[in-house]
Amino acid sequence: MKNILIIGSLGQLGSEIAIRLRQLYGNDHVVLTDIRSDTNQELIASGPFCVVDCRDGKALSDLVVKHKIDTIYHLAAILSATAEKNPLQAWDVNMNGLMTALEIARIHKCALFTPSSIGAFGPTTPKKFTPQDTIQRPTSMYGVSKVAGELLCDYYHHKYDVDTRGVRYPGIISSLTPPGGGTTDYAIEIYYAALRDHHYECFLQGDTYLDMMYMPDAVNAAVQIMEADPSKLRHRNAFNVAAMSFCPEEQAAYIRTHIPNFTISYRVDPVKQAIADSWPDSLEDYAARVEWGWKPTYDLARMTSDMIQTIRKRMKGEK
Ligand code: NAD
Ligand code: AKB
Repeated sequence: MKNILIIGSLGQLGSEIAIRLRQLYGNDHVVLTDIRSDTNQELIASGPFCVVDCRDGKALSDLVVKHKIDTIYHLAAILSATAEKNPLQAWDVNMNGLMTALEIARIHKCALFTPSSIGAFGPTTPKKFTPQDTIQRPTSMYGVSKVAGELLCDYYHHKYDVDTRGVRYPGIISSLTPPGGGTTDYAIEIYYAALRDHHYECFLQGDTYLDMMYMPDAVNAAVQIMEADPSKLRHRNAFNVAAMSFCPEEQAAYIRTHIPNFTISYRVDPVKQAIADSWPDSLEDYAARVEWGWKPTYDLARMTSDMIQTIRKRMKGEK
């Protein structure tokens, strides 16, 4: 039986990974932490939860010992758009938070999952079907912290034999917990605006292609890679994982198949546009498919149907 600690468990990814892990391993075997406790009350109440800063090694170590933790999911981070507003804070949380998790994993012999991002690539990276191993010279602070994080996780594996694993997530789309200040957040906002106002003003240009993934696939990736046979993992900490690539114009067209009078206009945010322009249009994810059997299940059409159905129900007050 696994005993799992999630750091940053109330965010967009953490809240859904926590639900799945509690279903799989039992509520008492999945300890949640976050720097806040003002959201997701049902999740907090479903098992052990502690307010802890991800840079507080002592408090996290005590939890690892108390709950006999053997696996850590480290999800606390400052995302790209917020990081560009406060780069020093982003560096502090993203790097010192990860370093704290790595040290705890080393000392207490835990496995560690940490996500990287398409943000780990930059303007000199090949833009289409970006290979697994390629140029990584990101121009955002978020990207700089993600590349450094990938390298640190590799270092802890090679030097100390820590079982570090991770994926480079694309923009994640979901409806349970709002996104935390990323460049890809438009692709979630658009569904709410479509249902509420039949109109969305987009902060990226209509022809900006980015890789995206629906939350159920993102959760599958996090669980599957931690269950994978370690002898087959060559890349370990930064597997490209892809599901779909689209631009706002295309997403709007799919939304119109459900809401025919939906319209979209554009007021471009130059900071977010510059970040998006520096990221790949689409990733190639052969290594993840071969090394641990990665396979997405949602494309743009299926995800759009599900998002619209789920948000519509929620707006009507149904579960
Ligand atoms: P999020 O912003 O929604 O959640 C992050 C959580 O971390 C929040 O609940 C926040 O309260 C918590 N946190 C922030 N600072 C903290 C601190 N000092 N101590 C403890 N907790 C703190 O982010 P997310 O979307 O859930 O992302 C999780 C991970 O996945 C991050 O590493 C992110 O870079 C990566 N990722 C996310 C996406 C995406 O589209 N959501 C894509 C690629 C990679
Ligand atoms: C962001 O836009 O910052 C995130 C990501 C792709 O890492 N959604």
